[in-house]
Amino acid sequence: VDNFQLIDSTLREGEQFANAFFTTEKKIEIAKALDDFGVDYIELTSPVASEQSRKDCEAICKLGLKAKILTHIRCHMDDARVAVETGVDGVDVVIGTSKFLRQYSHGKDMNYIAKSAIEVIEFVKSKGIEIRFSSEDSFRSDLVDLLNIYKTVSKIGVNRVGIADTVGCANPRQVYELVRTLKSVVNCDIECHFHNDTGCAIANAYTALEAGARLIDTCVLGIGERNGIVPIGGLMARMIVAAPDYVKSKYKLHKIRDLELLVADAVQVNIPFNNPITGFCAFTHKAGIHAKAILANPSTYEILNPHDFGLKRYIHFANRLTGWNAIKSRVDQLNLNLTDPQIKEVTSKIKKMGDIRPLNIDDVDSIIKEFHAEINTPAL
Ligand code: HCA
Ligand code: CU
Repeated sequence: VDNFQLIDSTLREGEQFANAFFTTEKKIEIAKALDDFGVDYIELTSPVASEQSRKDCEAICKLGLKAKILTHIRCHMDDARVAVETGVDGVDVVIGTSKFLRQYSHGKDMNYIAKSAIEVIEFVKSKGIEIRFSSEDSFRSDLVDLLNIYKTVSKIGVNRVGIADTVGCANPRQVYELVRTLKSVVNCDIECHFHNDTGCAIANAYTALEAGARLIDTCVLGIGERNGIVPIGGLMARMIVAAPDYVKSKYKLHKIRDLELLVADAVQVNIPFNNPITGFCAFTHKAGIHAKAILANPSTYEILNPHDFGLKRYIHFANRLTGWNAIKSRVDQLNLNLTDPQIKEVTSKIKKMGDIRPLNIDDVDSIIKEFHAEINTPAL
């Protein structure tokens, strides 16, 4: 798993998020931030979606970013002809292969799909541009149909083939099997696109890499159609555990928070409280037992190191689950001098108060300060 690449689709899939409306300036700002973070590819909305989409695509191609710029089109010559004129480095082509999409969306059979795929691929290649062929709704497509079309496109030669869990129905075992099988019939890189309807997107992405896929589609905060796709931050959390050196050297992890804030603001959502890495409590330790161990060695209760992301851990000591080790560290921070037995005594006062009502830091600090003042007042 330690040579994977990211195709960020915040400016394509992410534009399909209910709240998304990106101005040209905002798209440029997001593209630059993604590039700075270190994504390998940035995927943009199809230039045939609208006139402004086409202009924005051209504008982003002109920025001269390190990341390669892709646009995403239907498997159709009308789209391909426009796409190759935008200045993109590559074109991602997709066509629905499941019976649902063949029946209710484009109404074409597998022969037609193969014919148009060949035409579009050869055309894009003739322009010296990267090409990826992907099947929409891969996990509800007939496996024989699917492998046949991939064999066909792989024979003509494509840079990548993609599979897409368009409805978020796949589980990790199915992903592992499909990627393995696909790997045995194609001779190019495999890209995967996972929706998160059933909460498996990150797990599926990880499993796909384990099975031999090379590229994962992500969006900042996982925004996208319905409840979205693999979030780039959550995937980083998973991958830093699996491939720490690769992830730390390749991506500017301390920029994750700003990247997420930029997109959250653009689409008017908050960073979810339980977001990996940047959720407000992602590095907050609360129970006394946890706090004690964290103070001794953070790895006891942390698989991620907040410093890797430019963040800090926090010991939540103002509550009734607190313990004297946490309070001791607060006493030290306040520059007060108390013996261990005294700290234990004040801790029990704090816990008593915490049984009555929620506490905040000020509450705890004043209990500590009062206690300290009392014991330092000479008896009359
Ligand atoms: C969609 C298309 C897509 C394409 C994925 C891909 C999907 O339904 O909007 O190009 O790999 O989820 O199938 O986003
Ligand atoms: Cu999608």
